Amino acid sequence: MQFEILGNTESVSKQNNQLIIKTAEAIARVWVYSPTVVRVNISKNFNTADESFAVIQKPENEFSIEESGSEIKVRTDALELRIQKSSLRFSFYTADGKELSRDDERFGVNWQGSRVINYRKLYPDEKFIGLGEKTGDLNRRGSSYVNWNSDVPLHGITSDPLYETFPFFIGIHSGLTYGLFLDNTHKTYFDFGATTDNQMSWFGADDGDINYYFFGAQSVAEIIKDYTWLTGRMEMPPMWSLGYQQCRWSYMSAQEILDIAQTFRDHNIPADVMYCDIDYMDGFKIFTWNNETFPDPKSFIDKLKSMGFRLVTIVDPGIKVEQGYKQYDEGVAKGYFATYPNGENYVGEVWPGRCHFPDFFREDVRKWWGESFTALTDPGVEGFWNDMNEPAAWGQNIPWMVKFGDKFMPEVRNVYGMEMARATYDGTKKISGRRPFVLTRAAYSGTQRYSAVWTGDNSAYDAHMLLGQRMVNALGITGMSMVGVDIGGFTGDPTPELMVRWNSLGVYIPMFRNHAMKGMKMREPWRFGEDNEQIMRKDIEWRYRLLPYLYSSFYQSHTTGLPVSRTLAIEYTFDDTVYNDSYQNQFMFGDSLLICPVISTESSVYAYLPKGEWYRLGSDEKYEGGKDHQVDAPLGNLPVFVKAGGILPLQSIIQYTDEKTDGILEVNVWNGSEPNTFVYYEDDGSSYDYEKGSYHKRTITFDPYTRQIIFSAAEGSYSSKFEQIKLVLHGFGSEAKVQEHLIDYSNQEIEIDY
Ligand code: MIG
Repeated sequence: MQFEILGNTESVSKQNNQLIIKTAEAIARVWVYSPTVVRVNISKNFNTADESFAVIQKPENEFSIEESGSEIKVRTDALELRIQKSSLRFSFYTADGKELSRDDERFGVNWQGSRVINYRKLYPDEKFIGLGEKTGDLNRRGSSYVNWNSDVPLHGITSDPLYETFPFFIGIHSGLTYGLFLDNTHKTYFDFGATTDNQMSWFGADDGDINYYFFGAQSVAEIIKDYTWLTGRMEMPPMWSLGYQQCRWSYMSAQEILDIAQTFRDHNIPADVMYCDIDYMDGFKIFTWNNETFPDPKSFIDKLKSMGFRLVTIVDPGIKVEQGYKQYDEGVAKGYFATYPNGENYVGEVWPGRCHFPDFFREDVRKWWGESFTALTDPGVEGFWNDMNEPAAWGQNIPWMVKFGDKFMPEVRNVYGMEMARATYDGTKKISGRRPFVLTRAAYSGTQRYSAVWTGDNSAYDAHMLLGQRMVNALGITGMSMVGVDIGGFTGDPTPELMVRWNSLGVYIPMFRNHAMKGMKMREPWRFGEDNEQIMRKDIEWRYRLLPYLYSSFYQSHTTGLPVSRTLAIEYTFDDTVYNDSYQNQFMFGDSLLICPVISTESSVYAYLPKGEWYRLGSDEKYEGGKDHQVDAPLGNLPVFVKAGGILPLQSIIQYTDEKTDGILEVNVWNGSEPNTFVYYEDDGSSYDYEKGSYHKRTITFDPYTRQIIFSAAEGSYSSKFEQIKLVLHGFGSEAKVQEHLIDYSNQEIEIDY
């Protein structure tokens, strides 16, 4: 194996919007994307097409450099990149000269055969967060990870790699923050000081370039904003996808699904979504229905709709090798599949048996795939679950010499799932003109533009529930806000206590889906005895009460990239206690709620409340922040705390998201010593008209100085579905004139003196 280290600068030039530095080993390029985003590419064979699956922005046209004998400086309003010419090394500073991150002088960037690795200085107090769906701790320091999208059924709480690739992390040290996104689709590696005497962290790839975007904004939230500016943000999700979702591998017939749906209604347990897992198909052939068990898909889905349910069906990428099967015949005729090096179609075995795999990297193939969905959309399917798209095949080791066009498997494996989700999203959006719900198991940075993700085949035990929550929170750092885990645990049967706990937590998971593996006991909320059903019903009802708050929080994800479920490290970055083992699973749900997960065998828990004042949701008991508190956590009462000043818009209980509420928007405000605002957002919940101004948005302000609650005048052309506002005050005691106000909803500014 050949080893090489990036050496001395031989030439420096500036061409249009890039700085180009040549050494004997490689060429380095620098672009400025924004004052806080700078890109560095170090390559032996830079491809001038310079394509990225993740990045949707272009660099700025101009920037100036300052060159001396030994150094080149690139300055923006926020950052300074100092480039040492010999040996070529890169160091990033804030505009006022604080060191954020730098290459290790000894190793710098180096090549080990075709592998390329960048070693960087590790700061004594440095923490790392991010990387999306990864096991381990919130703080990734001391751990190492591989990105190689894989089907990992039965994964444990330390397994790696898993299904998704998000090569983006945030470093935190010396009171400073920076972010780094390695946009390289090969198998990539991240080592956060696991093996280098606490001196270095490193990242690299099996092949391709060191190609990273450096983020220098001085807050985690701002870095997430920049990262999602660069790689895109989610569109508004369909409102129904925020309701309760019931899945199983599999409900075996249309009748069984209708019976389950009816049971939700009979038991008054709110729900919006039923799923068809793989058994609805004819012999697992994608875009077909089983004639016997789903004889009339349209009338089946019409019945579901009349009960207020939507249907999501699964699709896998593998197309069965079978003459006469439409997608097989078309795909073969047009040459749409992955191939062996000699051009024959590659065959791998999955559920249908021998299969070919669409080349989703081609636009014509994506279009064809997207159009095939009419088989599902015609009868009325509205959600599309993309599974097995790592891609998976029995045996897992799809040969590396399988080709997608001119690219071999290792170069594109990590983006296969994302491109399938993209084809699914674009196609189904085009067919219906409405917001499709797409859910994918495999993903790469940027997937938030097309799809929700879930964390794959988890297991029915407490540690997996906690791990799942950390994954949801870490995915939020990497741009994915619409995230779910299999509530109850895919593999294994949860105890009733675990089921209830997980369901309580599910209320605060952006995508709230109960799912179970084949062979597991039935898992719907009424299967665990009446007392437990009662708790689960109340929790699910609460989820529906929260919808105005939740939808507004998704609007935040749509406009700023900030996730709905947020690790405390986003807002309390420099509070070391939030990284503590005991508290790292806690998270904010939107701006105001702090959720404290509890395992099934405990009935009290230590909750750490960061600085400030907090109220326990439900009792309004007040807690002082900056320390931990032992709090009661009986099965029916998951500890949730509201931040002082918190503003929480609620609605009445409904049985599904389209059902009419009582017309009252209940705005709850908790007392606090500082002003607070909440951006309240509504639209029709299903179309793209909001992009043309058809939305309803207003800022709600709590102002303890003037002792007022103010609703700004409404913006946008959509009229609110609410007729009245009920203001409910918490923690104001006798100082408030009234605890509750009921007023007519109006689009004008509303001021209430309390
Ligand atoms: O080989 O479709 O992760 O959610 O129920 C298993 C059957 C295939 C894996 C998914 C799981 C789904 C299951 N699938």
